Amino acid sequence: MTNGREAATPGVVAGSLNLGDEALNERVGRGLGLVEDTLYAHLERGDEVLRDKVMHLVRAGGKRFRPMFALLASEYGERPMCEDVVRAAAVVEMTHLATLYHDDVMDEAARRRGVESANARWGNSVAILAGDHLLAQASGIMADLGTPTVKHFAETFGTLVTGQMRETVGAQGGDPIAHYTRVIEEKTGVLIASAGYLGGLHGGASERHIRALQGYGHAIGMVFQIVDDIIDLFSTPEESGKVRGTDLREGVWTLPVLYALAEEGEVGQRLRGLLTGPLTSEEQVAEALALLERSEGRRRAAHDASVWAQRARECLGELPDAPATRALEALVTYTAERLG
Ligand code: GRG
Repeated sequence: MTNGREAATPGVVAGSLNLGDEALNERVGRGLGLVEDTLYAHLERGDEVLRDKVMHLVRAGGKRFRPMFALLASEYGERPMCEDVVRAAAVVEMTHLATLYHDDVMDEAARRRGVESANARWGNSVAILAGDHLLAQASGIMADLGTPTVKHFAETFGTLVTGQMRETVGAQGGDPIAHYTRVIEEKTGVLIASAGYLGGLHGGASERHIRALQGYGHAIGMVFQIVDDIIDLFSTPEESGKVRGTDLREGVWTLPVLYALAEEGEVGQRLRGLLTGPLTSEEQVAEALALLERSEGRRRAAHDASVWAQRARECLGELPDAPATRALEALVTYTAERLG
């Protein structure tokens, strides 16, 4: 679930930006260019022994969704896209990158952002150190952004690590659905929320608007992750560009699976018998996917995603009617409707 799998979010991809307003496209496009410059300036100038490892995932691309959201959030203040906003957006992307390096080590992931993962190419130690270097660079920029930003990031790091730890130790007899939800809040929701918070803060937005942006980020992160987990199980490789059931194969039970496992009746019973550990054969994967299709798991997970989407829209209700708000609204609809 939370292994940070790649997923396309058209409309927010740098280079093909369509935020529904020409002037906004232009401003955010320029801001994203400056974020790229900041990333390269800080990460390319490190010692040669680090450079190619740290630049590996930067160059591999990614949607740059978090920095883009930070830039949009700065639209609510008097200093949209100012230098500090750009630096804060770069810090968020560096932190995201650091978590991807570390996450891939823990998941033993072979690929990331369409390329070989750093751990697969150079081994775990190098990948961990590359992530650490990103955090070191991010800390340096944060120091210039002031104590509130440093303090905010200390909390954000703490939550990211807590989420990863919670996922690692498992539900330990607690409610698995509450556990899943908490883990994705901590692993995915918190950093997107942070992008909204820091973009608003450094753009000069009011306290109320900053809170709304933070709440929106948290909620859209939840929609994004739940929908991603549904797609992993129910979309064909042609639709998603990925092998179906990756999480299942890795022994990771995401929300649709957890709902299906809790079902009474034949489907739940057979699934409980099958999912006692990672699935070892293609036949088992096919059977599990077929059982999941017969279960209520997809519908119930989609319902949860729609509740978070509604929460995101409620946060937008706190913001003025503006091109950025309309772009954020469209993003909720798009993210929730990726399910088709
Ligand atoms: C503080 C370095 C550090 C680690 C904390 C490893 C870890 C502990 C947390 C992992 C958090 C994590 C990787 C969550 C997954 C988040 C997620 C949805 C990633 C995928 O995001 P996309 O699709 O990726 O936006 P791109 O590649 O487009 O940027």
